[in-house]
Amino acid sequence: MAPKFISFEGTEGVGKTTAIDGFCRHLDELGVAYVRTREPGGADMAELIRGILLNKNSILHDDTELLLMFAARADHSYKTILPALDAGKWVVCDRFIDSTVAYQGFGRFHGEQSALDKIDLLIKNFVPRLPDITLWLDLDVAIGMARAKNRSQADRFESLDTSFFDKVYQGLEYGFNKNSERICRIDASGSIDEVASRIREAVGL
Ligand code: T5A
Repeated sequence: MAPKFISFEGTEGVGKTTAIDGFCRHLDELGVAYVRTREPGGADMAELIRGILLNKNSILHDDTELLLMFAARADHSYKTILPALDAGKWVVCDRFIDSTVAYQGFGRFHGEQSALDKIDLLIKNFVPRLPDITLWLDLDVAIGMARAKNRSQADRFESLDTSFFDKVYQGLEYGFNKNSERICRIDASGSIDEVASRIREAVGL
C-alpha cells in the first residue's frame, strides 16, 4: 500500500494525543513504518517557531501568528513529511492546515472571507503536500476544555476563552464541509477504545 499522510484535528482536549498513541500502536502491530509528528513543530526550526507561538509571553499580531504557522509548516514539510513519504513511510501528524483555517481563520479572523482567501493562497503556494486523510475528532467544545483543564500549565492558545474555541469549532466544521472528500468526521465521545476503533475503520486498517 502506498504510504499515507494522515492528520488529526480537533479543538482543545478532544483526545488527539491519546488517539494518535492508539493508532500508532496499531501501525506497529501491522508492521507499518511511519513517522509521528506534530504542528506547529515537527522539524528543528519549526520546533523553535512552536516555542514562540505557544509561549504565553509572546505578543504577536494575528498576521505574524498566521505567517509563523506557515513558516513552521514549510520547514516541517520539507524536512520531515516529504522525506518520510519518499522513504515509503506513513506520516501521522497531530494537526495540520485545517488547524490554521480553524484557529487563525475563524478563531482570530472570525471567518472573514478575506482572511480565508489569504489562508487558501498560503496553502496553495507554500504547502507542498496535503494529507491524504484528515481525521477530525469531533467533540463538544466544553467537554474537551474540561479534559484539557487537567493539564499542568496552559499555553498561549489554551489560555483563550470558550468563545474563541466555539469559533475554532465553526472553522473545523467549515473545513469539513469544504473538504469532505479528505476529512472524516470522527465522533470523539465515548471510550478511548471506541474512538480508536472508529479511527481504524475510517482509515481502513
Ligand atoms: N495551532 C496549531 C494553531 O493555532 N494553528 C495551527 O495551524 C496549528 C497547527 C498546539 C496549539 O497550536 C494551535 C492549536 C493548539 O492550541 P498542542 O500543545 O499541540 O497545541 O496541543 P493540542 O493540539 O491542543 O492538544 P491537546 O493537548 O489540547 O489535547 P489532545 O491531544 O486533543 O488531547 P489528549 O489526548 O491529551 O486528551 C486530553 C485528556 O482527555 C483524556 C486524556 O487521557 C487526557 O487526560 N481523554 C479521554 N477521556 C475520556 N474519553 C476519551 N475518549 C478520552 N480521550 C482522551
